[in-house]
Amino acid sequence: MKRIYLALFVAMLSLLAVVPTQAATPRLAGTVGPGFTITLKKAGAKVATLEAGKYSITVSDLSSIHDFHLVGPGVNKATSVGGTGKVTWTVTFQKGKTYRFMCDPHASFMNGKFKTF
Ligand SMILES: [Cu+2]
Repeated sequence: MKRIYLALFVAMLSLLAVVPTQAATPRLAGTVGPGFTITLKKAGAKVATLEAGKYSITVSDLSSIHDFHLVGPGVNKATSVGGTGKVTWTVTFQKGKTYRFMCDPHASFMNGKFKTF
């Protein structure tokens, strides 16, 4: 009898081992407009550095004269300049890289960047 319990216990342990530990995809929020501002935030704080990995980014494009363009190694996503609205992107940031975001028509002053670790 003891042997059966032990076998069951070992079987349960192995089941636990194969269940993938799926953490929820972390979320970021990008906003451009309505004025001449562009931001990328995580939990309300501006992103300066970010752990590499997969992220879900919701972008609010609040102006028909701006776009939100995110670019860097393996990532190149943009909203349209003329369009507005909300869009969600799933992106994967690589380790030890620099990613930039900007409004293309006003890239010289509407821009930001962050580094991944
Ligand atoms: Cu702009």
